[in-house]
Amino acid sequence: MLGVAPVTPLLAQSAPVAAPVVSAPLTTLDAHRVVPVPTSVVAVTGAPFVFSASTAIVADGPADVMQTGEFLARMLRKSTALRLPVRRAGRAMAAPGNVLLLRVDTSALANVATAPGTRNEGYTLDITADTIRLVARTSAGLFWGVATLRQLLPWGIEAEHSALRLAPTVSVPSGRITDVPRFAWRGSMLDVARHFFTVDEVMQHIDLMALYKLNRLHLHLADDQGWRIVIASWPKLTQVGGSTEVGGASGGFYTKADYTDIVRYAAARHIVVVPEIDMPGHTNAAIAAYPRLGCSRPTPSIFGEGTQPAGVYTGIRVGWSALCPDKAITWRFVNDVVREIAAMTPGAYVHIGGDEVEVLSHKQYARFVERAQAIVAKYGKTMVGWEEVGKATLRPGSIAQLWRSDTALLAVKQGNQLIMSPGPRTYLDMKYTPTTEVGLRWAGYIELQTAYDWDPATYSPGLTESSILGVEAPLWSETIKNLNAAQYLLMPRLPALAEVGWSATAQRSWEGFRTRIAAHAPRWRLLGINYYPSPQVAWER
Ligand code: TNX
Repeated sequence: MLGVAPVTPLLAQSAPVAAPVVSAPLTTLDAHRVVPVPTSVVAVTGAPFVFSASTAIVADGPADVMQTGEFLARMLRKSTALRLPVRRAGRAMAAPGNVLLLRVDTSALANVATAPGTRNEGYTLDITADTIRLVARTSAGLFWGVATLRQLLPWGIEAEHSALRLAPTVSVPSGRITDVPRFAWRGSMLDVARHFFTVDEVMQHIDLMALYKLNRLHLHLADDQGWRIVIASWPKLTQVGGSTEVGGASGGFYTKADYTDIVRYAAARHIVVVPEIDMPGHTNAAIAAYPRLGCSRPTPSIFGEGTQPAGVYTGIRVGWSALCPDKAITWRFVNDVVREIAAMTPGAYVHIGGDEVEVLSHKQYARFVERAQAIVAKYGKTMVGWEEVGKATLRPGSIAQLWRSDTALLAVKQGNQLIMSPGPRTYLDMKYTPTTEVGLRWAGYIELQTAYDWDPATYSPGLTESSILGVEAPLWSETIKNLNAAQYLLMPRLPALAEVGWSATAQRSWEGFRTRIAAHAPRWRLLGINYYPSPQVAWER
């Protein structure tokens, strides 16, 4: 973040010798740089909408429309001299001036063709000299419309106290945008198990997701190296299982209050938190806390080089741990954990992991998943699992997450939908090139174009548009120690994934994306977001 002193010569700081950096307003909607690219953008000749001290934000709809209005007003207040009032519709206007209307209308977008459910996240944005009318069927749609409006405003609005830089106008050119997402699930996964991320870091990540209309935050809360969420009925999970992380530093965990704070912060940005407790494999942290959950300790040969880890594990091998599938204590444990997680999670989903179990038989694995799935359903949630869960009999509505592609079709054949997270495209813990810092490389190097230039519906044979619920970019954290490193891997690939998830193929092109994303770098710099300056893009200064 930049400092707060208004006298700081910001321009000199970012470009000491070059010409002054100007955050100019757009002159025509045709020149917009919105990511993800909207369904339709029509520029109209005419005067722009100019924000001024007499602009009012008017909220028409449920209570959270006011919240969205406040979100916008706060953003402008941070960087400009504008102190816009947010009013409920119907009240007499105190002073004449232009109006930004935020309106929920359940009949909006009725004529736009979409996949089931996604119309509810769409919006229309009509901009004239007097009025900006943002209309959506739900508050979520309105919030995404505000995200678009934010990108139509000069990037200087992301600064703190940059009124000077914004002079003379904050304006938006006239025209009309109609926008509806392609997929309902547009996710980002943070692995807080291998390295722990604080509540504040997770909230900063949520802010970043909100910029790009991502709506599912998948938290990988437990793995071999760490258990990160308090379960009151099994206190040693966090006391013992949360005490370390990869590399041996002290780990950390979320209290229930922390988790609730994250869930609320996300919900205010129309993002649903999807908690994952990985099982029956990837469970060493739980077994270290409660050894009776395991059948026996894993054999030293699995670890090759060293000795068998005593209790907690701080290496990065996968596949070797498992809950003992047939013990009564295992099912008491799964039931208690799912019950407590479901109770603190307002979202509809509980992710049970289910990946990379190399020490159970096929039959043991399938039985485990089926039983866990029944428990998730008993507590009123929809089960999500990595694609291997397709080997079990899935309930209608359960969701499988494709990552390596060889078992995902088993779920599709049962009539279940997929979240598309193919490693070679979406694993943002992969390095960009052999020489970039941090990251792994088992799924290949993923430069920006590779992350962008693919279509979920044609990714593997046997898939169709309707078998796909959406897309998600996992960020496994074996090599990632803090948010700065995480952002280096996420940016600019996460916005690329967001466009894959939101925008129709007819609107998308690599050339279009690389031109638009180039204009986002100044915004990221003002927001303090780290990024990899991919040579595939002519970044704007
Ligand atoms: C595979 S993807 C894993 C994770 C690792 C990741 C590293 C998946 C379901 N399992 O346990 O962290 O590779 O890229």
